[in-house]
Amino acid sequence: KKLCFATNNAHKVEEVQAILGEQFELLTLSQIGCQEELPETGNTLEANSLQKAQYLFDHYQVDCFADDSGLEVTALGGEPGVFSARYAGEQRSHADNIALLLKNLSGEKDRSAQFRTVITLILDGKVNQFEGIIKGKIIEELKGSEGFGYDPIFMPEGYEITFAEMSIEEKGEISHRAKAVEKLIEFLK
Ligand code: ITT
Repeated sequence: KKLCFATNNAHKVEEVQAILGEQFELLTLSQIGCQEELPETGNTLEANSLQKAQYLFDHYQVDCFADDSGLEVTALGGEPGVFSARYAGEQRSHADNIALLLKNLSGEKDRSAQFRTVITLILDGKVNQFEGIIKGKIIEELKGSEGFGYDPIFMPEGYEITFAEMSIEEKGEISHRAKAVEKLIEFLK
């Protein structure tokens, strides 16, 4: 059975396809004729994840799943969290988001943070959610050029390199997204 991945983010498609390997074939939004931005107006990862999957199911009648993810920084009370993609403002870049985060954390002793992913699967009209978390810390300057988003400043626990210094395979063995996708795979089996 083919599943459509309800995301406008090409990095997510690449990462999830690498985690899934040959096990499942993904349909992208363009393959089902969806050109529009998916709605995300909720206040939690759970709500936005559901909203994106539900939109696709309602408008295109396909089995699908969505991924809503965010970086939750302890000293910032869990921010940027659900606002990770637009932390520095709607029209700003990832570089601006990172710069603002580092500024807001400057002088802060507690640099602990976690990435969290909530995947929502809609299969035969039934909804299931799967969560993945990875703990780590925010380093003081950017390192590495792989990955996307906040990867250059996030160092997972037990590692001395950032997500942006890992290959897609390495990140795909330990990431928040990988943990949520593993739960999705278990469910689908
Ligand atoms: P879709 O909603 O279309 O899937 P998006 O990029 O808007 O794509 P989110 O709403 O889930 O995705 O926003 C997630 C933001 O959080 C993303 O833009 C990054 O800034 C950050 N993020 C999520 N996963 C990440 C990861 O694995 N590494 C680094 N940053 C990540």
